[in-house]
Amino acid sequence: MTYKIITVQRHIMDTQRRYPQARGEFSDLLSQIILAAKVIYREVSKAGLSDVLGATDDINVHGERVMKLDKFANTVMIRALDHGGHLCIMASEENEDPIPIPEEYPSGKYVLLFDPLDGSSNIAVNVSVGSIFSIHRKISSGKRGKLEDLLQPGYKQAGAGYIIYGSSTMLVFSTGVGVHGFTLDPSVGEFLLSHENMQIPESGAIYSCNEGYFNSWSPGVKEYILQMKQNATAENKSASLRYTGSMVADIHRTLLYGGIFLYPGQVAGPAPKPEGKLRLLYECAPMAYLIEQAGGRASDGLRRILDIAPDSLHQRVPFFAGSSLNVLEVERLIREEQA
Ligand code: P6P
Repeated sequence: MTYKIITVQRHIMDTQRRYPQARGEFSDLLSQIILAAKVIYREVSKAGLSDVLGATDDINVHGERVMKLDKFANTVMIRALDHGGHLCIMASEENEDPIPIPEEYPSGKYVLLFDPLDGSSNIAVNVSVGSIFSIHRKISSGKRGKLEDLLQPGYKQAGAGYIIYGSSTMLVFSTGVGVHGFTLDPSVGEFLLSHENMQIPESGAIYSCNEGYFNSWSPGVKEYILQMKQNATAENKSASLRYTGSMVADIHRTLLYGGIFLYPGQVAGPAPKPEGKLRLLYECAPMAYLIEQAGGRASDGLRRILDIAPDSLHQRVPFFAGSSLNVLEVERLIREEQA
């Protein structure tokens, strides 16, 4: 068996050869995201120590107080990407407003939206967390990016991916020609190809949701969960519930093992949240892109996630994603309740 040692950069260059029109700048942009991920990995992997050492009393080289990890990750992403000349604008889960490219740096033809450290509240209990990114092409006129460049539907993404900081650190991304996973080898500091062309199973026995909200869900969603509990799978096993509270970890498992991840809207109870919790632009759209590229399906229960035209930067949507047969079934039950 030949064990190919392929770095992300080599894999991107090889892919690029098949798409001559794609110039090197996309590869360079991805390399900058990878650099940011390595710096974030370095801090996340010793988070417990920094908590113990009371790192918040430190002042770093920039004269700033050392920040909480999610704020740290946000600064790393911005600092690694704002001067590379490939981006015309950015947006982050941590920033209320769009992040312009500083005037002193050249503006490029790509747009980056990201959640720098999703699930960061789980770090204290050593549960996997992750960074999520979505890349679009600039569509606005003029040199610098505008809000319209950020508010694009997910089907127009040029690429998307996540880094999961778990028992191993992995980069999973797609540029429209399949989903590929790379595992970080800390001894050489490289992400090496470990999961080529990831394909999600057509159906799965795992459902992933916060059942604590069960009573707030719509009848169709409740029916689906009860069905998952009652239905035996082909192997005559009952379904399993797996939920970490970190979207990146739950989506990563869903990609590999199949089944469905769902964060429905909460339509009943004292504090209804019909749009749910997850953000469209830098959580659901990039994850939907990956799930579809791996042969799965992702919707808000009624509409394909990638078709939703965003109307605001931090817009939330209900999210159902995973094996196509699982998502089709919950969509059928939601349509039935609406009939
Ligand atoms: P809940 C983490 O805070 C996050 O944004 C996602 O990573 C995760 O899927 C979700 O929220 C968990 O939310 O309400 O179940 O704690």
